[in-house]
Amino acid sequence: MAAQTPAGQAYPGLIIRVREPQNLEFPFPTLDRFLIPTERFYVRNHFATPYLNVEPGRPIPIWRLRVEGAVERPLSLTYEEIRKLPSRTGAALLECAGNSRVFLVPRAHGLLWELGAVGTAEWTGVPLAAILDRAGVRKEAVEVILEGADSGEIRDPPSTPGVIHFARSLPLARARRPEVLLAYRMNGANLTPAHGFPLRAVVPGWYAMASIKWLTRIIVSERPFQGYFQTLDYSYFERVHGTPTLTPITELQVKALIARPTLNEVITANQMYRVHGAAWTGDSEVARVEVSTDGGQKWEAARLLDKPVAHAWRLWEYNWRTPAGGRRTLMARATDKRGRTQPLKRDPDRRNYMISHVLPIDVEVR
Ligand SMILES: Nc1nc2c(c(=O)[nH]1)N[C@H]1C(S)=C(S)[C@@H](COP(=O)(O)O)O[C@H]1N2
Ligand SMILES: [Mo]
Repeated sequence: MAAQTPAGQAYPGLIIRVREPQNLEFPFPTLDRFLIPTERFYVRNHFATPYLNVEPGRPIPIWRLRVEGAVERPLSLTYEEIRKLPSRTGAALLECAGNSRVFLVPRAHGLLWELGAVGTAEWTGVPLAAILDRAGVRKEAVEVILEGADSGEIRDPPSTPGVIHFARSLPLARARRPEVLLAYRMNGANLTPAHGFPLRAVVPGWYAMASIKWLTRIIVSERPFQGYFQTLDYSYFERVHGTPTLTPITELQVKALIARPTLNEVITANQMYRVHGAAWTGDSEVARVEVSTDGGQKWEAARLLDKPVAHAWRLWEYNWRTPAGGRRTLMARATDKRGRTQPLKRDPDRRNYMISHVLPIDVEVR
């Protein structure tokens, strides 16, 4: 675990990107630990937060999780029933597919996140596979659609067909992976309303639009889901035999971010400065992080901290002997064990998502 720096106290709250629906960013320069406390974890909501009731006997409807579609036994489970099932706890990183969008030039559509629409937390819940087994997936099934209780209408083009719920799907093979959870606890406490109370999906290794909050319905489907947040939103162009083909965003790209220094930070000349940040990847492990302090001409290895944790980020540091003075451009670049490395240039086929190219940070040494 990295030592805590005073920076963590310097900005104790979250940055407001949109007040309502809540879209709140973790101030990434304050990164000083492996697990981000819940009250400092970024929030990404498309619609108003639904406040759901799990206590019987109240004069308001009670929340239940329904499982339906191509299953032998449709289910309707209460909070208590779900919490009695065997659980699993593990750390996992969530990154919004739009994280770092403010770095896109020209300015992109969508929320202009800086670096902090990302975080690692510890999640406890029931593996989705166990719920699917209880319901009995029929052999014609190919995907699992996860639907949240939140709903609304988007009027700006591309507009939604009226009011819709936030929903996303997973191919069956992914849905059955043991680390995919229906989580009811985050960092050792019950989920908060902002992070999906009473139940959310956590899909480690995928961009976080797949980790559906306020989960109310699981629909096992015989055909690939083509919902709004899977096609019109959260999709990119993949070249299939050279033809750009709209494809749902899935696996996380390898990425390193610099927490400190920040853009235009003034740094003392001729001293040691601790450059530090975090790095992560999709279905692999971070193999190395390299840092350049001269705009990308020379790269040197950063030190990876702590131990690797599957599906979480890896904190790293690099001790920089600062020069006598002047402007400097810092960069960090991660490579994973599958040999994937961060590109230096932005790929326009990614539209305004998956912003994983190297992000230069200019500083002033004096
Ligand atoms: N029901 C529902 N689930 C959702 C969303 C949402 O708006 N509604 N946003 C998704 C997106 S785009 C992200 S990045 C993550 C953010 O999770 P967090 O708010 O707990 O950080 O939740 C995902 N799950
Ligand atoms: Mo997101």
